[in-house]
Amino acid sequence: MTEKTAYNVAVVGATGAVGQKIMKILEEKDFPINQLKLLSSKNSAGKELSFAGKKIVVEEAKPESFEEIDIALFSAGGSVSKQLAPEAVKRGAVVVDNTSAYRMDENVPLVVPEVNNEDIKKHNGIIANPNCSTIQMVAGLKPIKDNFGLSRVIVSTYQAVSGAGVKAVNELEEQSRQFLNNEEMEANLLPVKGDKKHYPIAFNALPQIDVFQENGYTFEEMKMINETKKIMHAPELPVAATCVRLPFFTSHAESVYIEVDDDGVTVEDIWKVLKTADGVILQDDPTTQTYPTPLSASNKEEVFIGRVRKDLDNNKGFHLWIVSDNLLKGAAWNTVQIAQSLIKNNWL
Ligand code: NAP
Ligand code: 3JN
Repeated sequence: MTEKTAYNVAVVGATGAVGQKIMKILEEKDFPINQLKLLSSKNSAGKELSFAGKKIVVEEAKPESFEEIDIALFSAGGSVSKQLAPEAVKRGAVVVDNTSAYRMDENVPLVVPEVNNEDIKKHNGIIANPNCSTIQMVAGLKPIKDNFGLSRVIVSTYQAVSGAGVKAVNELEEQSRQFLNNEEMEANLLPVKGDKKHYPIAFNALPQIDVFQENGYTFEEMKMINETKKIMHAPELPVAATCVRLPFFTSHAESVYIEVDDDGVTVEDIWKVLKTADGVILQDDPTTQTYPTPLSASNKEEVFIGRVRKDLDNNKGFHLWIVSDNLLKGAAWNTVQIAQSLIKNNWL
């Protein structure tokens, strides 16, 4: 049998914040596409989107949409993935799913290619893309764990509104305008669309991302905790997370405290390892005020790390500042990287 050189690809959620970025990256990376199918809910069906100089009409996602599709990239929310990813697999597609629907399923690999690429080959039709906040953190922690061991992680996030979708971006714009015009801010969406209360995000900070769980953590925090252990193959690793939404558009930032296993590790040792880590860029020089920010990391593929400091009380403790574009490495770019790896390694 001759091997394929171009693939039929479906983007599910093509009109959304993540879907739009996926299309941009497929085009920029010259992904080997034979036919591209763009799928959405029936609200956007019929709309035209441009890809590689051509117009493509968006179709409503249905089980039959996946006939003849080789690779389906899903980012239309968990309920759509639960309903349609098995239909795509049944029809012979391999699914890369950007939602939390399958991330903790033991039959589904959860992958950040720089961290656990080999896990992809164990797939049974679905590979899960982790949560954006998890992706950027594990990209920084994996090389540290490999070199010095890792015995604790405590993270606080500073997350951009685009993580909550196109409507949240619009809400921040509108509330900012209202605040600066001395009008009352209208809050209809954040922190969580379906929750009982909504608070303004403009000029504010919301310590709730996704819904509360019975243990007092939010679902976003539990995603970070559980996904980190799974991706790093470290079920016993203690991880704690506090996730906070802030009023900027793109890129999540994280203050991460870690404890390593080895004695006598220095900041220079950590720098050395991060300088050569795949997909990571070290930006750390207090003498020149060099460190990453959400603005400097936006529209870039890499994970940026700065402010590496030794804890003043714990000889094995270190603090790091990790920043990355939540829609690129945190979602679309990681998804496309998984698809590229499927092809390159013949794991489709
Ligand atoms: P968004 O901007 O609100 O876009 C949602 C997309 O899903 C739109 O294309 C929408 O189509 C489509 N959609 C909605 N209901 C559908 C249905 N029943 N059938 C087919 N398509 C449907 O949201 P987003 O920010 O792009 O996020 C989308 C999903 O990606 C999230 O729910 C989340 O699961 C995942 N995500 C993951 C990460 C990550 O951390 N890796 C980050 C962000 C998002 P219409 O235009 O027709 O409404
Ligand atoms: O809020 C963020 O910054 C990231 C949000 C991700 C998200 C939003 C809605 C539903 C997810 C996710 O990927 O974890 C989901 C979900 O699929 O559960």
